[in-house]
Amino acid sequence: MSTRSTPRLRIAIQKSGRLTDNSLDLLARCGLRFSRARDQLVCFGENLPLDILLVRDDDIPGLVQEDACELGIVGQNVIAEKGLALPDGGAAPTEVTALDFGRCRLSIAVPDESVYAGLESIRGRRIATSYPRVLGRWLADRGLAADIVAQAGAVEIAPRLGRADMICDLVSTGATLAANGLREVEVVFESRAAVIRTPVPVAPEKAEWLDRLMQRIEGVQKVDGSKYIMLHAPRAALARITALLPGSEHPTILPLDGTDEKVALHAVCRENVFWETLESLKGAGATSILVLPVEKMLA
Ligand code: PRT
Ligand code: ZN
Repeated sequence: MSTRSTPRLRIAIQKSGRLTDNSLDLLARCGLRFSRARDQLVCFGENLPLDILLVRDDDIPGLVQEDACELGIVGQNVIAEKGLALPDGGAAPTEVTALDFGRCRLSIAVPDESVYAGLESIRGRRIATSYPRVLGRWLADRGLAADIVAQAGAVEIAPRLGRADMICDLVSTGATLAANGLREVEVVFESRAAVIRTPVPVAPEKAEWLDRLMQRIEGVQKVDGSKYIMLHAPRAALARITALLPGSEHPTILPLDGTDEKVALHAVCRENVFWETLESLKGAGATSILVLPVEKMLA
């Protein structure tokens, strides 16, 4: 437990935006208790030596890189763009683990009415984007010269304003593109939220908590996609039933009282279990099928 003398860790997360709720939820599920007041910059961890710094997402890689925080949660899109801004040999924060939220893609989109005939249609055109470095590298990798129009926001209106021929912006559902008469033609970068850590070595007393927190984050990630399944199976159908269980190689087989033909099977499935799977299990002879959520897991 935390004591007065334990040095405190800091994790930077987005103050207010698409990643905020998921980031706070992840920390709460790692066992951290904190109270959050409006407009607060720092949330004090009440039961662990860990404080939360609430900032703009764009500032997170810099804060972690400068060691103002040991950890950060931010989109891989931001990590990539800021990482490319570092001078050669500059120490970037290390990405430790990718998370299961904040999924989106950085894509090139063209006005609905314009013809797109593959990469050659990009050559020599003006592309508005808030990700000039990631886009620049993607173009360079393909030997394409184009005119990158760097723009902080509202990229999707650049073609209508005559500032650009196409855009390169984040897409999740595609609704914004559609509303602006644009269509997605190339995916430049796939992204989700990730945990980054300082490139600077961490003092041993802090390192222990840092490792523990990382283990807990990985534990939360694992259980999110996991289910515990219990069923009764005829011995003769065990191989078939086991093959139907998603992501579970070594189930536990237990004897059942009063019968030799049937056994109980317990397994952790590392993927979600859908109704279709249950129906197939039943079809293969399984009975008394129960699917339970997994709350915590430590490998
Ligand atoms: O104030 P601050 O700088 O912290 O926030 P921000 O406005 O820069 O970021 P925010 O909250 O919009 O996004 C934070 C992170 O969420 C991004 O860096 C991505 O990693 C991730 N993310 C996931 C997204 C989206 N999905 C997304 N759809 N970020 C932005 N968008 C925008 C996109 O730019 C476009 O305007 O949503 C629009 C497209 O959405 P669809 O659903 O219409 O396709
Ligand atoms: Zn931002």
